[in-house]
Amino acid sequence: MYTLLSGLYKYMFQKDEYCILILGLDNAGKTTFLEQSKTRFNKNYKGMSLSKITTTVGLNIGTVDVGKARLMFWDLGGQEELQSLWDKYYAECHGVIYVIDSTDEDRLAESKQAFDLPVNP
Ligand SMILES: Nc1nc2c(ncn2[C@@H]2O[C@H](COP(=O)(O)OP(=O)(O)O)[C@@H](O)[C@H]2O)c(=O)[nH]1
Ligand SMILES: [Mg+2]
Repeated sequence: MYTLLSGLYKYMFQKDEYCILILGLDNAGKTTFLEQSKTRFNKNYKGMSLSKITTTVGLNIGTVDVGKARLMFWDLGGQEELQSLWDKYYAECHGVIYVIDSTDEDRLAESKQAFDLPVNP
């Protein structure tokens, strides 16, 4: 009976969890994108002022509930020395968002190079 009830509870209330990586060069707008998503989809979330977002050190995790799905966004640092860590996360994630600053033409080539990084160098 317990199994049946807990199964029913899970079916009704538990959300499917998905992990999404947010990648891109430093300063591309990854943390801004995450904050905007949280503000838009989480009803009671009072977004931090966009001007207060500073460089991400390490990992910044944000959760957004959309319908029956819970999306866990992993906003990874984009600095060159951190890019080698990206592939460690691929196996764990369900999707990747790659952020490009389209107005920063000087770094477009660098962004492509980072995007093309071999998965297992
Ligand atoms: N004008 C404009 N500025 C942005 C946009 N997205 C991010 N920024 C600015 O770009 C800078 C870097 O953004 P941030 O989210 O910290 O980049 P991250 O290093 O990729 O996490 C910040 O000063 C942001 O305010 C955008 O869509 N438009
Ligand atoms: Mg950031």
